[in-house]
Amino acid sequence: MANEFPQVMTIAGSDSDGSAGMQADLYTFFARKVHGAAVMTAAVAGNSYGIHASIALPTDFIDQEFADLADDYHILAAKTGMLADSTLIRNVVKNYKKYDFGPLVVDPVIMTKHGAQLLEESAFATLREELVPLATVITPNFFEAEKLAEMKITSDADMEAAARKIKAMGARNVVVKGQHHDSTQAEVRDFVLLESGKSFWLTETYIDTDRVNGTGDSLSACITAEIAKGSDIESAIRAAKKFVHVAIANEIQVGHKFGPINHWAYQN
Ligand code: PXL
Repeated sequence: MANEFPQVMTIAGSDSDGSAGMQADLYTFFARKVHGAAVMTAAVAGNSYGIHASIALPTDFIDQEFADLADDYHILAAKTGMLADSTLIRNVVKNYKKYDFGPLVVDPVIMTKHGAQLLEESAFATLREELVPLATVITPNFFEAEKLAEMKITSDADMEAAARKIKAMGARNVVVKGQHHDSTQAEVRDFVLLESGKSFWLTETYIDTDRVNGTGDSLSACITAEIAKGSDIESAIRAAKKFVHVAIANEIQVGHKFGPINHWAYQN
């Protein structure tokens, strides 16, 4: 009887204003009707204007968080967020391999919407070599895809090439999120490359708003929740894109700049 309700886990940093990171993941898990556990890796102090301090948690504490969840909970899928540096990436990889937490969605968090760097440059190679190969799904944004694939992206063809490079590193399914860069663009287009080799573009109307902090966290968290509830990968990705689009389109006035999205907006 016990342990039947779908349970997922985020492995992420805490964001003090509740707009991104672990908090956005937990909001999304709640909205998608799964129980969310949270292995905290780091914490940032910030608000909608910026991130003003950041710490990484000790690895022995993180080991204990994993061990406690493995001892009791039946985690069906997990996701990663802010991992800060190579030491934390290696620690998470070690723990993920030690236990069975189901499929892994990797959100390769490098930079926030305010431009704060959340992953040290020296850790990019560790991310590529040690975490990316564990990804059932990886969800880089445009900028993260450039860093992972070590190439500039200036066209649709480049976005597809970057996705193929990231897949060649071992990620089974790749979602490269399109740019949100100017108020004249009509659409936001993400490129999806599935394990089978099938690929397609996911398109939504561009919404001209600054209230977009936590969109990447919420997209990857929604994919994780849908996988845990039994969706196939393509359906999980499509559902997540819709969920985040509706959350952006129905903005809430919280903070003055890059505020949170509206996790209540999507009704299913
Ligand atoms: O949205 C990326 C992100 C991830 N994790 C933490 C963050 C942010 C953005 O602000 O603060 C902890």
